[in-house]
Amino acid sequence: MSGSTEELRRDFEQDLAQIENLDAWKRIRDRWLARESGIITGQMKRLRELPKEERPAFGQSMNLLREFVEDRLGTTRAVMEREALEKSRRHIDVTRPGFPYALGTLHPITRLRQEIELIFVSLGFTVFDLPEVEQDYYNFEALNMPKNHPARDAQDTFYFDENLLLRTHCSSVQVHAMQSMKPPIRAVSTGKVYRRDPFDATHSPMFHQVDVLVVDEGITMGDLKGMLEVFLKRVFHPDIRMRLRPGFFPFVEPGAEVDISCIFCFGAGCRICKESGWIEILGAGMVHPKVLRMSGVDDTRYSGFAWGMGIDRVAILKHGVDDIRLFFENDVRFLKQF
Ligand code: 2NL
Repeated sequence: MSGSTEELRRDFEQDLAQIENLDAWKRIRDRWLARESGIITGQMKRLRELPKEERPAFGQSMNLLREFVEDRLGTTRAVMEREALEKSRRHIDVTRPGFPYALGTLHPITRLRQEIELIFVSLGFTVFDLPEVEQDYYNFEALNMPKNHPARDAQDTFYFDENLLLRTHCSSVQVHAMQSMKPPIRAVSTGKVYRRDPFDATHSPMFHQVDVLVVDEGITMGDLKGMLEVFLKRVFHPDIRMRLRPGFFPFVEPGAEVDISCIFCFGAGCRICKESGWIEILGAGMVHPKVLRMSGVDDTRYSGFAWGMGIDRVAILKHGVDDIRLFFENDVRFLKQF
């Protein structure tokens, strides 16, 4: 490279070192590279004045200088842009829109609880929502399950101490309802109940129940059947049929097991109903006179019906879910389908 290109190069590096912003960068770029008035073009114009034999070497060194200038200007610009970006990242623009939040939905069991409660509210019932920690008296004694009754076995019930336990059914809430209301009584309670069961596809130590109680003068099994039919048709389908079979629960007499026609095969017989055409859905009966008496209801004047149903099982049937644990694992991929 000739002496003059060496000088030009030093001049350019001095210019480059002074660049502090984009305007300065553009000014230096134009000073050196502008097509008509740039320094490099000016040098190239000198080519003709040189002796013929010096021209190729001069032209070559000017081309090298141009490449050098282009390369260094490019690098300087990239560094400046990167610095500007990092600087802008350092402060937060509070006016920018935020990241969208996915809205949650009610848990399918909660939705079914609310749906069931609403049916009974529309029928004039009072909703009782009481604590899940209950006294032995309300959970067992007042429901005709005296001491030493097999259902009170510590193997099946979570006890805190001799008196306090996690309720094993929602019928305990209805004892409070009977004590706090005078007939006519129309009470419904839904909520969590607890049993010392394994956690597998069909069992959970915590599940949900609805319990319904009606006490008045002249209440009969016919009233029970009529209200059950209204309820089951609303929850499942207007076309379903229902049947009662004898069943035993210590707090009712007589007691009944209630089936609905299979909602999958409409009674024809399938895998779900084990080819029977029927699905067992709840337990019911006429409130035992002893149970009425213990809660201060005159059993010579009043009678009542009651029934209890597992809510999780209804959700499983209605949504075609094959494992109860899915409802309690709270995996959003499952829950967001409802
Ligand atoms: C079932 C059976 C039932 C009741 C619950 C009840 C409540 C009172 C008095 C008498 Cl205060 N009975 N409730 C009656 C019969 C059956 O539940 O299989 N539940 C899931």
